[in-house]
Amino acid sequence: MEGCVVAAHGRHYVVELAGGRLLPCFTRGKRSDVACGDRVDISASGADQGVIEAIQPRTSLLYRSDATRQKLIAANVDQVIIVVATEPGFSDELVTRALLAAESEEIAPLIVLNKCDLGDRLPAARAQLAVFARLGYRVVELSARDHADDLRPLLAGRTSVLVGQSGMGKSTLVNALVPQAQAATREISAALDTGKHTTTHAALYHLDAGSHLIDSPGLQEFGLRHLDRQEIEASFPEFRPWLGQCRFRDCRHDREPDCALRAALAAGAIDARRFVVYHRIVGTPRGD
Ligand SMILES: Nc1nc2c(ncn2[C@@H]2O[C@H](COP(=O)(O)OP(=O)(O)OP(=O)(O)O)[C@@H](O)[C@H]2O)c(=O)[nH]1
Ligand SMILES: [Mg+2]
Ligand SMILES: [Zn+2]
Repeated sequence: MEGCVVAAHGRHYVVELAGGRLLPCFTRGKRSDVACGDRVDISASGADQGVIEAIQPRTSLLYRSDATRQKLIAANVDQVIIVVATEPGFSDELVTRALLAAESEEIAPLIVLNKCDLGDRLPAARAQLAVFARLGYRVVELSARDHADDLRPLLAGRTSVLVGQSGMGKSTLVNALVPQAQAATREISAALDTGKHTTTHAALYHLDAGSHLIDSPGLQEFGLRHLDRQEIEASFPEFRPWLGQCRFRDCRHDREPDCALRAALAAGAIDARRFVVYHRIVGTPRGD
């Protein structure tokens, strides 16, 4: 049998079979490299349980990584929706990191500023996102409470994953867009034996036959240990005109003489805050 992983929680999975039946599944041994959105081959293991035998080839895999391991977020997605909100406050560094992770997998990014109904917080959040809009990233402002439908045209025909810090409103958006989401969440939680409240596992919902939306648990950090310096530099669009123009080929853009990036920074062509975040991601101090 084959199916689609519609929920992943530790090494417990829920696989949707052809026809829509949900089957709790597990993996053999210590294997935990299955992600929500994966297409998998399964075999039966008792009446109401399956074993994931193989993962079918992926078109993409969004993941984080720290020194010890990879943390899978979603597979086979073609859009990453980074959700921030007017409140609570959000980390622009986390936004940059999510953009880099999407870019490295060639997944289209979209930034959503949620809770725009909280008007007094709106100017500050907008100002924090202005740098991303200037760089050409699409930023959509909405309120999951009453304007979630604004997102619908941007979801059509794609598989999108919502990522972001806890409390930004990812699940509220899903519930507003997918009428059967709450029922599906209950069914998945029962299959996984978890409670609800804050999202504890990634889950895939169907908007229509060709449009799918994956909710994911809130992130506090977004490790990018799997990306090397060149990949990271190339994923900062504002760096691209200057790459390869430093005096030293292995320039770390820190204290080296004749650094083209630092010249661009001094000239105002590169945003100072983004430059700081770049250095935090590659792990070198920022020279000034
Ligand atoms: N005012 C306002 N509140 C919102 C809006 N969207 C979500 N909220 C509230 O924000 C809180 C957090 O929403 P969730 O949808 O649980 O946030 P989440 O991003 O899924 O959080 P995690 O699952 O922990 O990652 C809830 O109390 C929501 O009611 C909005 O558009 N406007
Ligand atoms: Mg949630
Ligand atoms: Zn340099």
